[in-house]
Amino acid sequence: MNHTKSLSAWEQAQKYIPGGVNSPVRAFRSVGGTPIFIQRGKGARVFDVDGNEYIDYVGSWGPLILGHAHPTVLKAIREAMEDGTSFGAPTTRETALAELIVNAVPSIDVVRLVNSGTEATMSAIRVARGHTGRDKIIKIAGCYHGHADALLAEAGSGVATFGIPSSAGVPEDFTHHTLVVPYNDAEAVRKAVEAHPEQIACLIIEPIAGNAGVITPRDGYLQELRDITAAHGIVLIFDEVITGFRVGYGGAQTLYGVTPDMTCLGKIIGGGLPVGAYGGKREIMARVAPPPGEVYQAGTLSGNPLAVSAGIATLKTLAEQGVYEQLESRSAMLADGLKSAAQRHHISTFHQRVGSMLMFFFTDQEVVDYKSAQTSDTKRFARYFWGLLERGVYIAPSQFEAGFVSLAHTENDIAQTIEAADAVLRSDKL
Ligand code: KE4
Repeated sequence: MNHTKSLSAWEQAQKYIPGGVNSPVRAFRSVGGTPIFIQRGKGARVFDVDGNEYIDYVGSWGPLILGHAHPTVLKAIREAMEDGTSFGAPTTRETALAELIVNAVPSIDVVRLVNSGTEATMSAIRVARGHTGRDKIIKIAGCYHGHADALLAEAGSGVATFGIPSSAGVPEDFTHHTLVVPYNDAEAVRKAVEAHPEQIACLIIEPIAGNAGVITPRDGYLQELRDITAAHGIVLIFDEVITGFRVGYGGAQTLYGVTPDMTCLGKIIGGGLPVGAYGGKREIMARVAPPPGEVYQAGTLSGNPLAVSAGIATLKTLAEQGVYEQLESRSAMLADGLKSAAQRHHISTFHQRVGSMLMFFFTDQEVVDYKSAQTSDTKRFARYFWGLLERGVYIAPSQFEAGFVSLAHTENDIAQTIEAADAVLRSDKL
């Protein structure tokens, strides 16, 4: 494939933007080479500035569950923008999105809209601290909750593939209250809670880890976290920025039947425009400003009419009959095809999938947490990534991310992807 225009675009971008990108993982550092610049997307495909076409499994890292440039979403944005783009005042559109979220997510009685997943998790933690009067938080190694200082302690996405144990620029005492325990290890949570009695405000977790590749919770693990946190007055926060409306209309908490105290959302609820959200039980969310709420959180463009219109159109489409059944069948077809291709070519891989989020690791071990995820041969993953890209398939440029199937992926797209993967896995260069 010819990438000359991407290369010159990248050289130009680096003159004005750190690393030439506005988010580190886009720089392809963990797979080597230089990033491709995308010109446009349509349905399940994206087209780069050199005119190369790819079947897309990044999906803007999750938001594009309907596929690119979905007509219903574009129509909603066009209609909204005819009325103006932002007012900094309440509008009925944001109430409509909030109502859809409240009716879909069991843990959410009331919800505050923000502009990103980072804002959502940062705010939820502040509310949990305000609600409990406690300072410490527990996070799970390999889970990523955005780039708020206190959470950049062994984050799993981006930071992991750069081998940076935590970010520079974060003062030691900013993560002083952050306890980090392994995923799928309830005993470690018990020990942390016992070591810090009455000091822990919340435990935040991705119910399905989507920033360490994809790692699924062991049977009963989430319920154990629910029991431990309830017994100690600890706010249980599910970070469903990826899984919310992805693994089902009610998210992972509905799929696994475990209801947290608070939930963070993002990505899909904005339909590709900037929206995050955090919500929970009424008595907890009553803490949020304006008075009498005393926990401050704000945002100029929070609940922005364009962004919420894209979110409303997306959620209403997802609520239609048969949507998740189609996502399930297309994703299962892909996962089965990839697994049998690896087996056919005697390559050790460990596959994980929940609904339309999936990833496999180049390892002969069972991946149950961040440590075992790191046994994956990331150099082999990089060769796999480039082999697929050259064959017109665009997956996440990092082993420690998730892949996403959209409603726009056809059976033919899936078959084409499996064929490309088979060719890459068969090649002796892998
Ligand atoms: P944003 O601030 O990027 O909207 O959301 C942060 C966030 C919070 N929680 C979870 C579970 C997330 O996955 C994310 C962001 N995900 C990454 C990729 N896995 C976004 C891609 C990027 O950083 O460029």
